[in-house]
Amino acid sequence: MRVAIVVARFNDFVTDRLLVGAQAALRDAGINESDVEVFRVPGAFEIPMAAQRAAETGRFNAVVCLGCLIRGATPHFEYIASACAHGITAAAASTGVPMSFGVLTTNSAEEALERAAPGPSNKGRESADAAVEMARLFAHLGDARS
Ligand code: DLZ
Repeated sequence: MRVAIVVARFNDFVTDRLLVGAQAALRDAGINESDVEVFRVPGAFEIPMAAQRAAETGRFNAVVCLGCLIRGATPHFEYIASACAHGITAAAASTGVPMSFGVLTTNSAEEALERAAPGPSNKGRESADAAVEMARLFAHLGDARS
């Protein structure tokens, strides 16, 4: 099992904690650190492009997408959140590689930090768990066409 993690640098005081949670979940799932690659992108808007390119290499069974959008005074929040969610959905559909959505959309930094706190409800951890579960499901389903 090889996993790519695409993580946004924007709001890295939160996304770094999501990354730690995701890496811990992958370790707990028995995946070697050497089978996990981390790719950093500027912000949530760039996550789908990097996730798609990572999946297209054929090297990964799953892609974990991590980011943090904090609602501000501008409409950017809505546009970026929507582009990110739709982009990840489209990238997973077009590549056939499962991608999980570990992108926080919160009203405040406090809310974001709560969801990135260490422990079982860290959203990076939950996102990595979901990606591994989907990769295992896809492996189990196989492909009768090949
Ligand atoms: C521009 C922007 C804004 C306003 N807010 C966020 C945010 O809360 N979280 C995030 O990950 N990225 C944000 N960005 C940056 C965009 O995602 C993107 O990186 C830039 O618009 C450059 O394309």
